[in-house]
Amino acid sequence: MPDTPTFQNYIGGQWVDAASGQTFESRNPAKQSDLVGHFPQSGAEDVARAVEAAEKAFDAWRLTPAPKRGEILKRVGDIMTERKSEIAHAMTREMGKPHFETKGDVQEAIDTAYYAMTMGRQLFGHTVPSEMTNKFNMTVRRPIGVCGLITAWNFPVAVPTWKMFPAILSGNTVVFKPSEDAPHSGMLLVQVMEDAGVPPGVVNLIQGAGAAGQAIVDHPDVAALSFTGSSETGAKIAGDAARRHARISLEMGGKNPAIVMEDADLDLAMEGLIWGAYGTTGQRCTATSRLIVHEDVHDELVERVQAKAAELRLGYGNDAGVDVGPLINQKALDKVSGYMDVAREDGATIAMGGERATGDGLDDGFFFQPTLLTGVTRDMRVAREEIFGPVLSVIKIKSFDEAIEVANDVQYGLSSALYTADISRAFRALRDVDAGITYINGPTIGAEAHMSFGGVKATGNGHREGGWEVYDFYTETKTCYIDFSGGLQRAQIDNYDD
Ligand code: UN1
Repeated sequence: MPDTPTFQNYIGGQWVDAASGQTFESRNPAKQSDLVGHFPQSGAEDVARAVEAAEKAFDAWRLTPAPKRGEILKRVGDIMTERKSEIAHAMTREMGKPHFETKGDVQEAIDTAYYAMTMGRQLFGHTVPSEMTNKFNMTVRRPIGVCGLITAWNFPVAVPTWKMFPAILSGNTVVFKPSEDAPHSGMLLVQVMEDAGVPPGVVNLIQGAGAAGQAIVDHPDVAALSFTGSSETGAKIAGDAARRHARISLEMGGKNPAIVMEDADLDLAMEGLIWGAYGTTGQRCTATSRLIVHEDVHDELVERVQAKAAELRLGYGNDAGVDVGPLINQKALDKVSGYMDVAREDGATIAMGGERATGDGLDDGFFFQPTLLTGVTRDMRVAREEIFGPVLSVIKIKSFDEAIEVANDVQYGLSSALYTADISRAFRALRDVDAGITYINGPTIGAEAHMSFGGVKATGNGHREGGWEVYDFYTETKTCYIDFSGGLQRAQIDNYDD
């Protein structure tokens, strides 16, 4: 047996062990016997050191011109392009989704890097006419300081970069804690940052579990926090961080609907449903978890989805021909399995799947069969709660109005899709579906790096990642008034007679 590597935190430009000396393991979810490595089990002391390093680096970094910061991000994108397949291979080994998907994940990071580079020359403020004759008004952006980034494992490179790249492009420094289910992927990202010439202390890596995350949330000098994960954890972070007045961006759960109307192209809808529901084993916050289908096409569509889903090949994602990988861990397997009992108790029918997938090289992994639940009604738990697995709940509706009503009848609002040939319905969905993202004639997944990403209701707290909007989160506005009258000019008073 080859020696299993032990990896370290990255603090102030140095690779270091956790203060406690303790480690945790990362294993391949498709083959539990395959140990990826040992990672530092960090705590408050490590976080304090990382925050200190980030604070120390902040002054020089914020004074580095933004176009220069952008040039470093260009190098980050270039290195990732060179290492794309190699990084993707390691990601698949660690978190399970197939190699073609992890390559897409790295590509999303590359896109985010190049977009950030262009933003180095576009951190716009406003110039606005003053109320006074001899006065000049403008706004400029300033970085916030040290940002704490806490991320999930399902997009272990792309989603951290949605936070890290705009944060550092804007002149902030960061303390990044990847998920304990994908520490190696997070480490590979930070290695790229180091190799690209990001100065010591600008990006700091802390590995570990909830205690490390909590220490970041609680640290008084972490000025902004960005979190991707469950709504429960997000609510806790929001409460804790709000008490010390930190800025917080939360990206949480989804229960994303795809509405298929009777006039839809059913082949297109079927393909979108297969990719949206079973891609990434349903473990995306944007995954399609509800199919809201018109009664006239219900039976035909269900039959087609079922036939296609039966062809999906489960397996280790670095093996050729694999369509769908495993769930991430035993807890996820228990959760998804548990929802099968919930579905039965509530009166839904398990039309397909519903069990752990075994045999044929699958026994050592957390595989679950692609699952279709029919006869689901909007009040059932499988229609309302995020399962985060390859489970599609089918709800039959009679009209477009009913479809929109059912689509909106959940606590979440991240992504949504409508399949129709009717342009009026398309625009009504864009206007009326309560979600941060609506796709017309496409699946609920497929966000592009230069577009705003985020959700409404329990999915988010009003911020957006991606695109230009995320730069509002990572900068503070400074309003500047330059009075060149040489005298006292009193706003609201001197330029009005009464
Ligand atoms: C997530 O699931 O956290 O649109 C992000 C998509 C991907 C991003 C998903 N580009 O599904």
